[in-house]
Amino acid sequence: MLIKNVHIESQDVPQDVRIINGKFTEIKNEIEKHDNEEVIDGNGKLLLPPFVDSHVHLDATRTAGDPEWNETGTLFDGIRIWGERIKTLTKEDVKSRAKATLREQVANGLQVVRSHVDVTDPNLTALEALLEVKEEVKDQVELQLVAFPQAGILSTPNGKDLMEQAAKMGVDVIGGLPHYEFTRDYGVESLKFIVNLAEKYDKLIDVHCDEIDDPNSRNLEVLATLAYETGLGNKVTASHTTAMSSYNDAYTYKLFRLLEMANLNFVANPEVNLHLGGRFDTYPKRRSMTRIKELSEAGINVSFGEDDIKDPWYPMGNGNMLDQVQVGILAGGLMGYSQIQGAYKFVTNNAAKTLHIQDHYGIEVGKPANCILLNQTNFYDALNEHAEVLYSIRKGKELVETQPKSVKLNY
Ligand code: 17E
Ligand code: FE2
Repeated sequence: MLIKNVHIESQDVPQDVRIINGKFTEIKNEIEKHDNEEVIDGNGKLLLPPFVDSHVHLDATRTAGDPEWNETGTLFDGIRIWGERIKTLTKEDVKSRAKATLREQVANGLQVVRSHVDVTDPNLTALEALLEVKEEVKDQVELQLVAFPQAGILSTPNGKDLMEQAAKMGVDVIGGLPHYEFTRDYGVESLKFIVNLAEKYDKLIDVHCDEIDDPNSRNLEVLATLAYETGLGNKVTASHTTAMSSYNDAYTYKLFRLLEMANLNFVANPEVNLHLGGRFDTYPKRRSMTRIKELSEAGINVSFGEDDIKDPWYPMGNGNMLDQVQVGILAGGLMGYSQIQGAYKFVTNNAAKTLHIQDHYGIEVGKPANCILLNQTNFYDALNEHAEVLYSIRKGKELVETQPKSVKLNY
């Protein structure tokens, strides 16, 4: 296959891209078509590596309103309602909802998804289901699974055993929720347990960390210290860290030195952080977003996730990562022109770094031929127009094709 005339990652000079046997084999200014070679005319449009959702909960997706709508919009009511819904989970129920959401995501140019899975259900139904889904969808989308203890590890009966069982069953990542544990001490102990478990089973780590508007929620400093002292570094990810928007600047200044030394990744979930955050404030009302701009400027890796697609925590969501970019850079104060042009990285390369998939991700000769062609010539326009994904190409085949809508104005 030959893709002609595309702006790779918004580069000024258009390129041609050759794909043979599912791999990128040549990328240069002008490539001559071989006999019988399939050609896609890129028409000067934007070619990106596929979108990556670095944080979503596929076990809960599409349960919004069942058994109850979350009318208060708090994280805590979301957890309570999910606690009811989980009692009626079946494997088929989880699989069909997760697959439907994955199809929506694939249609929007995603090829990689990291999903948290609640493992505080003693039956581990959701985990069994998602392990099957991971295998069944692997030709279309790379799915990473995180063992996520929604009720806490030390605050749940058999919490530690369930986490270890999940590790043995084949999750890719060990998760946690230290700010929700009964005590600060439990929070610290849970983080030590998570790090030991990840080391024992050679897993990555991705912790829901300090997702609360409490300036005293300071598990991040513990997680970062563990990442630093164990040398796990960028194998560790802190998700949410919304309390960082409530920390005072003197403490945050001190914290950033540690974060830079620890070299861990951050995932913000822009829409959901705004939606769940500030719920106990009157006015002024906090935005409850981690310090995306300051982290990025300090050279710390940040990506964006969707977190929820129609579930007890968030009634909306459609699998389109451009929505997260739009909200994330708006709320994060990252709307300088060059910042907008570069913002695709939050849902592509930065996310790939967090997921440790860089050896097979990116538009480079020798790597698997995975890429998306957007219906605009650069990312500023693609974001502003919510450009269609004309093609999502996976291992050199057209996984998704979109006909752009055509609008006729009758005047
Ligand atoms: N659970 C949690 O603790 N936090 C979230 N944002 C979601 C589930 C979606
Ligand atoms: Fe989450």
